[in-house]
This record gives sequence, structure tokens and C-alpha cells, in this order.
Amino acid sequence: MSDEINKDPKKLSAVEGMKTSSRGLRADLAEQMADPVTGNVTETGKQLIKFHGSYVQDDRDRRAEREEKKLEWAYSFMIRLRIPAGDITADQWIGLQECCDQNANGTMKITTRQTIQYHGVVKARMKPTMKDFDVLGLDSIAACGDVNRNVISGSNPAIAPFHAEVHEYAAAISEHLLPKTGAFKEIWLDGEKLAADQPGEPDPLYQDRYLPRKFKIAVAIPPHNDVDVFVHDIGLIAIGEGDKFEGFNVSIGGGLGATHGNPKTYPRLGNVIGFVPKDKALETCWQIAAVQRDYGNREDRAQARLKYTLDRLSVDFFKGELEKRLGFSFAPARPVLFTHRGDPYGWFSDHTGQWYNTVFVDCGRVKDDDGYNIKSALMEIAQKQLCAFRCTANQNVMLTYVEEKNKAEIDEILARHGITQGHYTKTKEEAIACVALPTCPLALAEAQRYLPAFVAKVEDLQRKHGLIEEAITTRITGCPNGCGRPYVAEIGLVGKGPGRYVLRLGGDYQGERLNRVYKEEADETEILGELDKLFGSFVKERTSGETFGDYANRTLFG
Ligand code: SRM
Ligand code: SF4
Repeated sequence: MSDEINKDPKKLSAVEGMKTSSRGLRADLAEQMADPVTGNVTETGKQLIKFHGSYVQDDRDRRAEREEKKLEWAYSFMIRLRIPAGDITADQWIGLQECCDQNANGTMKITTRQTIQYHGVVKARMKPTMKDFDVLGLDSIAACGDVNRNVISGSNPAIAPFHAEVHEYAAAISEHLLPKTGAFKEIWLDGEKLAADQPGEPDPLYQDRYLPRKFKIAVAIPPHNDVDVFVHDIGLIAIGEGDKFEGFNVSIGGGLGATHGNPKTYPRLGNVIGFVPKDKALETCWQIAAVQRDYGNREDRAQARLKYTLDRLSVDFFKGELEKRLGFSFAPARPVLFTHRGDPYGWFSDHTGQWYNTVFVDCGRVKDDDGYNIKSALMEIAQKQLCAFRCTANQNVMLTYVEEKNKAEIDEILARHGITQGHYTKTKEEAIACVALPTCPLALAEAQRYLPAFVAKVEDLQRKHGLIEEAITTRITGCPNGCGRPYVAEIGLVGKGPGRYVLRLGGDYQGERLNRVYKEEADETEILGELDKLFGSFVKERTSGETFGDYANRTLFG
């Protein structure tokens, strides 16, 4: 395959130079973090600190006030932990909440990739925070940046007898694809310094250039598609025969980010390229990342994700190169059925008899809110050591490995804090919004701060049309990057400007079909007006068992 991309060093994007000259992600980041004169870091610092799991941000609500006072913006850092498959112990939960209260804004944020973010960590508190993570046995290495990020995995243990075995792959893949640099320990944990004449530790996967762009892996355990397996660079779909876990169907090239007005960017679902036995899974992931490392576009970051590599070079070329490096061919993909994506609420047990319960966390924000006091409830449950915790890809918290004798006490604590089953509708329980304002620098419109009000109005319409018992997957993001996966929602709102969104309809309930643009730009009144009409016709015209997403797809785009 002749391909001119990446051949001319002058054409490479500026970030490429920052990576290769960083001496294993160090550059002068330690010095910048020690500089008390500014709360910010340089452009290179901004890029490199991502690989350490952090982004510099500012409070956008306070920009005008700061500018008026001739002060620099209110800079602080967001830190994203690396928690493969979202699993943490009760002690880790306590430590993280306490650390968040001391060093960040006190509100932990459960993300769509099963981990926890802190917001509002000022520069001087970065090292103490990272040290606290280390004491808890946690880190934020590679949670962001052009590397493989937090590996996510289907959270529902009742879904298959081999769930626990599959779940372990998330941690194993995460470790296998971790950058080899010691920069993290050096900068944040006062670890041993690399000699000044050394270029950085040898790293067979990432070398000195890392990947062309972010890289994401998700593991799904059918029939539950809570991880939205087809939107990741690699989607592994667990396949078992009876009680026995055998391996994975492999999907490659999913990704959602796009830019308004740039048709060269688009959301894309992955292509399933075949089946690999479980003992080949780690090597397969490693080699897919390596082929993307070698062929991904390093000139234009807007074209650098694996999805664009596949569309530029073809899926067949990529698969052929991959099989050559692996030394084996993929077997045909096995049949798979996905049925839903929402988390299971209420008590349920796994195949060993241990109990689980999902606690709904509105937009993933762990806070006490209007009598629904998640933060206090989860802290008390952790302090009493009643269970472990699992962040889900739907931004909720699952209480895990609960013994029968502890269920009643957990129920009592949840009830005392206003957390009862049926508190929210199904649509609300399955709704997702990204962070957006005030911390996300890319937000064009509100998302997490708007979703509760918007969903309440959708619920009113559902009540009006007798649809309130149905879950209609509703997702909002503040911009087209798609962090809340709005492109695979039945109702997707993608921020375009303050109070204005692209209205996308027609995704399916299982997450196997992209929705499409129904209105290029609309405000709340227009969106609700459209939904009112469509819910009305849906009730009259739906076929037996048809979901709203399938109906919208059939009648609007069919
Ligand atoms: Fe995301 C960038 C938040 C999941 C696609 N995402 C960002 C940044 C870091 C903004 C920035 O670059 O400065 C946001 C930080 C906001 C803040 O204040 O915290 C941000 N993304 C999030 C989170 C926290 C949303 C949430 O509310 O849960 C999710 C954190 C995931 C994690 O724990 O690792 C999050 N982001 C996603 C997802 C969903 C997923 O992976 O399942 C996507 C779509 C899938 C994909 O990657 O294609 C996603 N985020 C993006 C993109 C577009 C990437 C692209 O290929 O174009 C950006 C912008 C970029 O990379 O340039 C972005
Ligand atoms: Fe920010 Fe856009 Fe991601 Fe929302 S979708 S968190 S606005 S980058």
C-alpha cells in the first residue's frame, strides 16, 4: 500500500515534536508544576500532562470576572484516574472522596469510561493528590493522551457465568499496553530521576512517538452493551459456550468525535474483523495499537484516530497487516445478540450467590443533592465496609460483592439518604450527559447542568403520550466530540451554541446503529415540539414491540 502520509517531517503536527522530544513524557513538566507564578502550563506542558492523566482547565463561569479584574483565568487541573473495569475497594472509595474534599472541588465525577475524575485541583495540590492516589494503590497514568486509555468492561456480573473471568481482561490489557516511562513516578512521586543524557526508557509499543491519537478499548459481555462496544478503537465482545469463556469477537475502528461543519470528521461504528481465542487477546490488542502507531495520520490530528486509518487504507489492508504481525488469521466472528445498555437497578446476584445493586448517579456527579444524598450514602456504606464499588460506563456506581447479611443495612442507609428504587423514571436512569460547562474548554453548550431539566420535560411528554414506562435512551453533549456518546442514542442532543443543539434521532436501544441528524440546529422549544409530535405518531403507528429509536429510524430515515 503506497501511502504518502507521515513521510515529510515538516508536515507532522506540532504535538508529534512535543512527544518525541519529551524524554519519555518529561520535558520540563516538573519545573512547570513547581512554578508558582502562574496556575497554567505551557502548550507543551498542556499536551504532555494529558499522558499523566490530567488536563489544565479554567472555570469558564468566572472568565469575565477574572478578565475584568485583570487577573489570569481561574486555572486548575482535572485529573482522571485509571481504573480498569471501574473496580475499587471500600477503602479506596473513602480515600478518594477524602482526597477530593481536600484537594479538588469535593464532587467526584463518574465518567462514561468507568473511572473517576477530579475537577478544580490547583497546581500546588497536584503532587499531594497524585501521592494520595499512590498510597491508595491507584494512578492516573495514561488516562488521557495519545496512548491506550482506561480499559472498560461490561459491569453486570449476572450477565454470564464467566463475567468475572472476562472482567479481569480489562486490567490485564491496561497493564499490557501501559507506557514504560518512569516519568510519572519521577514527576509526581519524587521517584528516581532519569539521567539528563538519557532519551527516555525503551518502549517497544509506544517508542518515542506514542500513538497518533487517543486509543480506547472496551470489553462487552453480551447481551448487555453497557460499554457501547462499537464506538471504541477496539471493541472486544466476549464469547462463551455454556459456562466456558472462549474468546472475543474483535471490532476495530469505532469512534465518535466530529467537528461541526467538517465533513471529513464523523462518528463511526467499528468493523467486526473476526474471533480470537482468549489466550491471544492481549497480543491482538497490542498489535492493533502497533499497526495504528505505524499507519495512523500524524499530520492532521483531526484525521488521526484509527477509524480514519481504516477508511484511508481499507479494513482489509489493516486486517492483513495485523494478521501478518500476529502470525495467525482471525476465525470467523461468532453470532452475538445485544439487547440493552442500561444498568441493572435493585438487588441481583451473580452465579456465585454474591449480591449487587446499582446506585443511580445523576450525570455521574457524586454529590448530596436535594435530598438525594449519594455522596453521604456511599461514604457511609464504604466506612462500614459493606461492599466494594464499581463505576459503570453509564456514569453510575454499582455496589459489588455484597454478602446477604449486609443487604438490609445497605437498604437502610440508601433509604435514609433518599435513594430508593423507582425514584427516577427509566428514561432518566438511562440518560447520559457529558461534563461540558463550566470546566470543559471545548463546550459550546450546557450538558450535565442541562440534562436534568431537559429530561424532566421529555418525561412530561412521555406521560402525556402514555410512554412513561418506556426507557428512551437520551444523551446530551456540549459539543460534537461525543463524550456522552450521543450519536448512539435514541434521542441525541449535540451542542452547537448556547441553548442550541443538533437534534439526532433513530439510534437503536442496543447501541448497534448510529442515529442521524433530524434538525441541524434547534432550541429547547423546537426540540420539545418535534418530540411531542413524534411521540404522538409513535404511539399510533408503532409496530409490536418497536422502540422509539427504531420507529424514528424507520419513518424518518427509512
Ligand atoms: Fe471526552 C475531550 C470529558 C468520554 C470523545 N473529553 C474531552 C475533554 C478532556 C476536553 C478537552 O480535550 O479539553 C473533556 C473534559 C471535560 C471535563 O471538564 O471533565 C472530556 N470524555 C469526557 C468525559 C469525562 C465525559 C463524561 O462526562 O463522562 C469522559 C471521560 C472518559 C474517561 O474516563 O476516559 C469522556 N470522550 C469520551 C467518549 C466516550 C467513550 O469513550 O466511551 C468519547 C467518544 C468516543 C471517542 O473517543 O470517539 C469522547 N473527548 C472526546 C473527544 C473527540 C475525540 C475524537 O476522536 O475526535 C475529545 C476532543 C479531542 O480528543 O480532541 C474529548
Ligand atoms: Fe467537553 Fe464536548 Fe466532551 Fe462534552 S462532548 S465533555 S463539551 S469535549
